[in-house]
Amino acid sequence: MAKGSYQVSAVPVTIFAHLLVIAVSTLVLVWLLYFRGGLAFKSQNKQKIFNVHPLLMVVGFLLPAGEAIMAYKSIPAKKEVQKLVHLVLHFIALACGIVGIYAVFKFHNEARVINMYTLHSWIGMSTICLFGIQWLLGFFSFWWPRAEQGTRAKYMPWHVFLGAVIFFMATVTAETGLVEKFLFLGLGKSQEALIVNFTGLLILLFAVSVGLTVVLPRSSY
Ligand code: ASC
Repeated sequence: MAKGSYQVSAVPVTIFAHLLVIAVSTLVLVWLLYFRGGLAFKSQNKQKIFNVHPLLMVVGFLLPAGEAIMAYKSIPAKKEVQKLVHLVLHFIALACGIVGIYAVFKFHNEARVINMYTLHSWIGMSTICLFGIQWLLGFFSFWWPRAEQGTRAKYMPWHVFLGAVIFFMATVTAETGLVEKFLFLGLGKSQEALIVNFTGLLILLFAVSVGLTVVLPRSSY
């Protein structure tokens, strides 16, 4: 092992992160289906329309985005395959994110609630906009039609840095969203409160794990 290295490979951390994906998805589904009355895109029960928002933002957006970041460490395949997984997972995340935000606007409009007045919504909207720009710039620079080598080399560190910033912003947005909902619902000390708070805790652990896989080497040598 190289002196001054972390002495651990990214692999066990990616496995831990995959397990967190399963745990967070389960908690969110139990929360929305069992405690919050389920999901619908059209309903008289407007809460069901709202519920599409946390589902798509966490299970459809944040978790796939984290998996996309880890693809270069978690997929045992050629670089081009890892890159394809990276961009497709990010595309899925972007699509879910857009529909998830559409769902909360739809809920607000039908329930006559105003839009975009919270810190959660401001950071969240900034996140999805930056995410879309980052995806387009990455796609055209690194996949098709692909910039020339010198340009790619200069852009790459910024792509990595901005990707980390945007993923961090997505995590902050998820956490503030959970706190917001906790307070809107007036949840006291209850089973549901525990589910919401543990979702937030595991999302934080997931984000830390994703960050760690970025700095750790594929294999320890
Ligand atoms: C790519 C790719 C990289 C970078 C590199 C420029 O498309 O796969 O590793 O760009 O060529 O730094």
